Amino acid sequence: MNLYSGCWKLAPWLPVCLGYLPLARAVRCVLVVSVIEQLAQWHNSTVKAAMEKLCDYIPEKLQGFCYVLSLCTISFSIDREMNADVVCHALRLCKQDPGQPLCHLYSPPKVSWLPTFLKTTDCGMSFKMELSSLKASIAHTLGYHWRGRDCNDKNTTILLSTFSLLQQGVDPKDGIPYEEKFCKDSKGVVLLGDSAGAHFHIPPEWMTVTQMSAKSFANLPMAFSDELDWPQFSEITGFLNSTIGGWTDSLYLRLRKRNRCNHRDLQNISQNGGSSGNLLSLIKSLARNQLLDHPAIVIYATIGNDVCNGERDTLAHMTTPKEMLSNVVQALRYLDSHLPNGSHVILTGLVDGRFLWDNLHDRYHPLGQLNKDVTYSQLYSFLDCLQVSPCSGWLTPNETLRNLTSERALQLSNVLKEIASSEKFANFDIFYMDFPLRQTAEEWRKMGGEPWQLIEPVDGFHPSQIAAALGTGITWQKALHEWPQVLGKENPFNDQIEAIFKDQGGY
Ligand SMILES: *[C@@H]1O[C@H](CO)[C@@H](O)[C@H](O)[C@H]1NC(C)=O
Ligand SMILES: *[C@@H]1O[C@H](CO)[C@@H](O)[C@H](O)[C@H]1NC(C)=O
Ligand SMILES: *[C@@H]1O[C@H](CO)[C@@H](O)[C@H](O)[C@H]1NC(C)=O
Ligand SMILES: *[C@@H]1O[C@H](CO)[C@@H](O)[C@H](O)[C@H]1NC(C)=O
Ligand SMILES: *[C@@H]1O[C@H](CO)[C@@H](O)[C@H](O)[C@H]1NC(C)=O
Ligand SMILES: *[C@@H]1O[C@H](CO)[C@@H](O)[C@H](O)[C@H]1NC(C)=O
Ligand SMILES: CC(=O)N[C@H]1CO[C@H](CO)[C@@H](O)[C@@H]1O
Repeated sequence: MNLYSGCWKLAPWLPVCLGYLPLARAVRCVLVVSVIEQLAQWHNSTVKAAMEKLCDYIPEKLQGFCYVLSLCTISFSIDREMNADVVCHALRLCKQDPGQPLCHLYSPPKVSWLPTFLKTTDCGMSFKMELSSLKASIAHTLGYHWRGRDCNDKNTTILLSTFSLLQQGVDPKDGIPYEEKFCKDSKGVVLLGDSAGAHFHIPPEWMTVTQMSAKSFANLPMAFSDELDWPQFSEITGFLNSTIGGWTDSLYLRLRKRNRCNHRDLQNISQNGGSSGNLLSLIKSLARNQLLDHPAIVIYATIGNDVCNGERDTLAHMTTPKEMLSNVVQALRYLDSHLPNGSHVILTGLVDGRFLWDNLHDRYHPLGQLNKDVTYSQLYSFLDCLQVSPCSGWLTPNETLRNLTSERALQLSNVLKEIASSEKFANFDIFYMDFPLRQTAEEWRKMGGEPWQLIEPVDGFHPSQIAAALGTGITWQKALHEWPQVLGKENPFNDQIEAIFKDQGGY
């Protein structure tokens, strides 16, 4: 898990291809080897040819790296008869702890487990050279996906919010600053959240060999530099049209439509693995000037990690209600000392993750579609066996355990609900809402959709783009009817602002 300070994300300089993915090494190996083997199968080619094909597909700046990597690993022969589990064990990328079972994604192969047959050639030097040129080529990518362009991490005294040009401008006709004239009641939106809020997504087209082409991997460098998160399409801070299926709808876009002064005033302070506990350090990257900036709407949404972990005794590692209370109250005190007066905080409850097992366990995972050999149930067991399950409590065939996990999630949601109704803060009012999964599923069903489409196909865990976009509408309607003060009034000057300032050069 990486922590970043400031606005511009440091691109993670780690090996791409097999190297960098926020996934366990064994999972990466099985994933990549599966894709190569399935490509070989689909094109009736050798494994070596399939590997070269894969390297041809991926974007040019990663290709050198990919070829070197394939040279280094191709010096042993992968036989198409060996499945990915066997290969990754042989590569020693899947460790087997003494006394622990051998973890496998596929049904155990008929061939006996082979002894190590890896003959590494010495390609350390070219590997390093490729890696450093790769690092240089992805430098300074896309930090703005997280907070919009106005954010400047080199200088925290700079006004971070709103329409920067507008703030500086003065109407030449009457000498009144534009901001004073146009921007009453404007608010920024801040998400304090987890991978669901940051919108974690692994494109299924990266592993669907039947449709694979160069187009499938065009988004690879960007996806890596954002740790496979896509905050630019997300439920709270999304601002670009989705290129990953579904459509984009976000609290930010709706607030901007309501009041053009909210343009670019967004911050996605969420990270993969975010929970009530680790948010306490992440929250320090909040950028808001209590005296100079407009108020903010803060969505506090850690919807699962307090009950989700990959430990064998998962129940013992869940956040307790007492810890939850302490964590959330601390976070709120921090917000109270940093948010401008007139801000709002919405606490979102935890999700009921039984939805995942119920809707996916017997369906085929994208890796299992070609040969009908990997179901989500198998994927979950594989991850659990490696102790890297994103959520051992919900992604399990054990119904008792799934129920106990939901029970704890409900207790923690109740803590949030209680805080919202009993605590008072000087600079913001506070509200609670349940995570809108039930309404989302209901709405999607009415639109003719299936519940499994609301879940990310590759990880079988996160909400999909469709779920995110539908969730926005539900949250918006709730706020509009129950807490209209949170959203502020429609800005009567919207058209004038648009005419004078256009879109400020986009994002
Ligand atoms: C696959 O390729 C091999 C060798 O070129 C050939 O003998 C075999 O018939 C091919 N199989 C199919 C299904 O095309
Ligand atoms: C930061 O920005 C402010 C406002 O533009 C400016 O006055 C100040 O000198 C800047 N500080 C640095 C270290 O650049
Ligand atoms: C998103 O798509 C809509 C409809 O195609 C278009 O009007 C809009 O300009 C697009 N927005 C962005 C940010 O590209
Ligand atoms: C915040 O604003 C409200 C009303 O706008 C005012 O009553 C309250 O005293 C202000 N609080 C602080 C800490 O300035
Ligand atoms: C789990 O919870 C569901 C719904 O509350 C209930 O119907 C079911 O019997 C429970 N199962 C077990 C094994 O506790
Ligand atoms: C299911 O989980 C519960 C709670 O962790 C545990 O007590 C029980 O032994 C598990 N059942 C099986 C069959 O593993
Ligand atoms: C997952 C991730 O990288 N999240 C980022 C969201 O935005 C904050 C602030 O910009 C970063 O610190 C997080 O790392």
